[in-house]
Amino acid sequence: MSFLPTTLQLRDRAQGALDRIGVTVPVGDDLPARSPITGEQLFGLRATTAEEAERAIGEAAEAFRTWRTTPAPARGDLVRTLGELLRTHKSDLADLITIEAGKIRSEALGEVQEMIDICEFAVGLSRQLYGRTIASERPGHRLAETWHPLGVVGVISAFNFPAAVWSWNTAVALVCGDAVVWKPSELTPLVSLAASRLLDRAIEQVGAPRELHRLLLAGRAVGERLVDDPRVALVSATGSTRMGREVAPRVAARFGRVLLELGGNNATVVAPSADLDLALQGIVFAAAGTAGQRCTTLRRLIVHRDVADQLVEKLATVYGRLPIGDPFEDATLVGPLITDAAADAMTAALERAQADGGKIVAGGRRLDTVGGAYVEPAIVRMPRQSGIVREETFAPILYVLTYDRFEEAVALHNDVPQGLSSSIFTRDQQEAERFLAADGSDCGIANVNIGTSGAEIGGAFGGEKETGGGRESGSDAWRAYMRRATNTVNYSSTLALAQNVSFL
Ligand code: UN1
Repeated sequence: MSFLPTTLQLRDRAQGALDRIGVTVPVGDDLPARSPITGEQLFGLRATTAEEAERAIGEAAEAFRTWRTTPAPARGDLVRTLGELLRTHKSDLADLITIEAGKIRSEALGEVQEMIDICEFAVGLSRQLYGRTIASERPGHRLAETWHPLGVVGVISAFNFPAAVWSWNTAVALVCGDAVVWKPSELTPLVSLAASRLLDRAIEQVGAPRELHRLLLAGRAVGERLVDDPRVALVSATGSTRMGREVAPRVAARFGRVLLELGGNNATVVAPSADLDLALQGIVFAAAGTAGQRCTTLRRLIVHRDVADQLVEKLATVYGRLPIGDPFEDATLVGPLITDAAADAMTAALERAQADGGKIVAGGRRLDTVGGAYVEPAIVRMPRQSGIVREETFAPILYVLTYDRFEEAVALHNDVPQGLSSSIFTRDQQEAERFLAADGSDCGIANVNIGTSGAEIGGAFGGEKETGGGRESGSDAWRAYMRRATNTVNYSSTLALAQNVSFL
């Protein structure tokens, strides 16, 4: 384990990035900005009050009234400008992501790259918000669909992708003509301030309504206001299944819309024909990358009995050499967990797994360092898919299960409450196609010969079952941010009723 930077050094580095981005930190003592690298506080911040949140939602609703009639390509101009600012400040924002979320440098830069990519996608989209023309059953009639801006979008995001998840929602929502109110994780306030400031700068540059985006830096009570406020047309929430279970019924009670990105319990099947070296690389990045703190992290490995020992041995060797420590160090691959509580949850999960007959074959220990919660990513061989394996523990634990028949692998794969991401390593085309078929993987993301994490922004991102069913980012996910109107236009001079009804 390498030497860690001091909290003072981290504070200076954060301050430099914030200054270059143009953030004035709201100093106070109700919200600590801390770094998991040392586990210590960097700044004390002033939180948004409930009254301010109330006002912010009202301001966003007002800005929406102007924005919805701004031509979509002109809205795209705002997002293009945001994308340019993100390019300019890529390194600064990545610094803040590393400082507050503990991501290694290349992953933090990758997160900002995802933001730039979605901006570019959204700019293109601003000229492609297509509706369809439908064949009318009546002569002299045109039947069509129009997509209109929806309203205020409330974005609730998690610590692990503190900026990218916001951008997937915000870049798309803005070109769709919506206003955004953002309630980020309390664990990453500096990243939120920085991303929000870049958007404010873009708004100033293009002369868009100033209140188009509002940031709520606060805890749960303020988040609840966003959930319950009838002026918020769509609540897009990323986080735990527990959070989604609370949010969804509350929004539904007022007939608002939700877009949910909740827990995952992602698995990879490794077939006997698999290229094991390829599988090895894909598995290690998906399982140990981001210290196991992606919603797409690989948590279950379902390996054919014939190759299981060989693969687990290779994995254990690689795990034994994984450089853990300061995420700013070039050589580091595994940074800290976000909090001590996350490390405790990992230890508790490993104990339960062992009680269920699991055998730890690599890692699993917490490293003795002052401050941050650094853990060795763990591999646990399980005799069966017990209760703990079916839960999402947000830490780097990879449970290994074995199978004999392909059907058994698919059954094990689908027998968990979550349904986000999945993959299979195989050279057997039939098997690959069966994994992707209607009775194959039941996840929103299903891959072949690649891991479960690291999706590109061009596809729709999200999952089924307890993952919540939402889709954001690419493809036609934009439709969730707009309302659809069906238009019938009669251009004849007779009034023909549908279904041949005669009246009058
Ligand atoms: C998340 O962890 O909340 O597919 C999102 C991936 C990333 C996004 C993860 N593009 O791993």
